[in-house]
Amino acid sequence: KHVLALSGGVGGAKLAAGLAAVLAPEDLTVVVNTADDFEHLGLTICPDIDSVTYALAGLNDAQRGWGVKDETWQAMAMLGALGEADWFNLGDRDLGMHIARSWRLREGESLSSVTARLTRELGIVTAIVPMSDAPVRTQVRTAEGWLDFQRYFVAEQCRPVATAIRFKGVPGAPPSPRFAEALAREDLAAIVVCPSNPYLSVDPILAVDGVREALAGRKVPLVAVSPLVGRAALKGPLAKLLGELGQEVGNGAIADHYGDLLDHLIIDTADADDAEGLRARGLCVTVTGTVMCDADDRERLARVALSA
Ligand code: FO1
Ligand code: CA
Repeated sequence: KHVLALSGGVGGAKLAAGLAAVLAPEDLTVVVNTADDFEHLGLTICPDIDSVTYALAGLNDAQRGWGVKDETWQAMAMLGALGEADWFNLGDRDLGMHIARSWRLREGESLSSVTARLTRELGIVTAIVPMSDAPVRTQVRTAEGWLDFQRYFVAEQCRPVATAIRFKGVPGAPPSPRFAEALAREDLAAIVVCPSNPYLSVDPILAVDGVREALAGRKVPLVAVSPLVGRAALKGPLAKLLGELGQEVGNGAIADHYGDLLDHLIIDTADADDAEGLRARGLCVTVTGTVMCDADDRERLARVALSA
């Protein structure tokens, strides 16, 4: 009985850490969005792989929500003094990760293989797998034209109104070998969609060649944990985006978005009112606390998702 988890960054990484804590390593594959990735200062940055990796290694900075804990910023200060781009913050410890990844990629190693090695070196026994080894890049359309995701998210702080989202590189990006393998497993028991942004973090995974079809073809329950709490996003631009894309901010929009793929939605107690309407459309619904503040919360929510 194998579990395939689909994850973006922060929120997704927390549940991924919970699943990794309650499942044997051979029973879990965590597939991570790589459409937030970008090239910066000659380095390949993979924010969501990093968030999941740091969360599973216990190295994540819980306050900031991204990057490594006990971080220092000496390299960043020097880069600033040298007149280099300073809109994207790279901590000293975090930089080690980007350097280790980037030179291996430049040597011709695949992102899958580099990720497997770096996570193993950090003591992680769970498989953390990029969605694809081919580059996929999210872009957001604003009044200024198409913005690369990190420009939109970090440099512009999601301020511009978004009118569309696209993923450069798909179709044409095949699932990574271990993603394809997990999708085809005989013993696949469940697919868990972590509480990540459906438009920005989960959609790119579903947009990888053949993934939507493969998921729809599996007679395996797909359980999603809603990223909304009290009709708002815990973190990030989801609520703002929903409004800009003409959707109501609520679990109805999340269910609409996943459509036929979705069997079971886990929603927060603050949104208990949504349950009835969701059940009326034939979905299974679990209402529970979905805010994950510590390891206990993460493991409890992981168990709820697995029992769903
Ligand atoms: N997010 C920010 O809001 N500001 C930053 O300066 C920043 C730097 C950064 C460096 C490495 C990394 O792996 C992630 C980083 N993030 C930063 C988060 C990143 O932009 C993610 O894409 C978002 O958290 C969305 O998932
Ligand atoms: Ca992300």
